[in-house]
Amino acid sequence: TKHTQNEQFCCPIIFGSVAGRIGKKDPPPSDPSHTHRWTVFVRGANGEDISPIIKRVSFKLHESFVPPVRVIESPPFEVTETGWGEFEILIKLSFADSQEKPLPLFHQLQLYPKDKDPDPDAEYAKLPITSEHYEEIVFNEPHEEFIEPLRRY
Ligand code: SLL
Repeated sequence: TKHTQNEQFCCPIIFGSVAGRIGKKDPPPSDPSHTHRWTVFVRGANGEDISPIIKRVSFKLHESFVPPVRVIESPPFEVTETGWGEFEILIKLSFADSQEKPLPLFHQLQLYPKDKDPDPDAEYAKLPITSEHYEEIVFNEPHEEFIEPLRRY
C-alpha cells in the first residue's frame, strides 16, 4: 500500500464529558453511593460521522469501575456510567487504517462545578456539567486507501 505525497488531512473532533446529579425522578444508580450519571464521548466537531476514520475507541476508567476498560467499536463512541468521584479518563483512538498509530487523549471527568460553593441544593448544582476539548487529528501523507474517508470527513 502506497503513501500519498504532500497530502495532509485534518479531522476536527470534540471529546469530553457531560454529567448530572441523579435526581429522585431519574433511574436509580446500581450503587446507592453513586450521586451522578455521566457520559464520556468522542464525536466529530461539526457533527461528522467519525466511524469511517475511527475503528475503535477505548475508554480507560478509574479502577473502581468493572471492567475499567470499555471498548466501543461503533458510534456513538461513548460510555455512560454512574459514580461519585472525578478522575482522569484515558481515551485511545484507533484508526480505520491500522498503520496509523493509535492516538491517546486525556480527559478529566468533571462532576462538580469549579470554584463554587459545593452545596448540592443550590440551583446551579442541578445543571449538567459539561467539559469538552477540541482537537484536530492530522494525518500526514496517509495511505491511498485511507484518502477517501479522510476527504469526505
Ligand atoms: C477521588 N481519586 O477520590 C478519585 C477516585 C473514583 C470514582 C474517584 C464509583 C465507582 C464505583 C466512582 O465514582 N469512582 O463504585 O463503581 O475522587
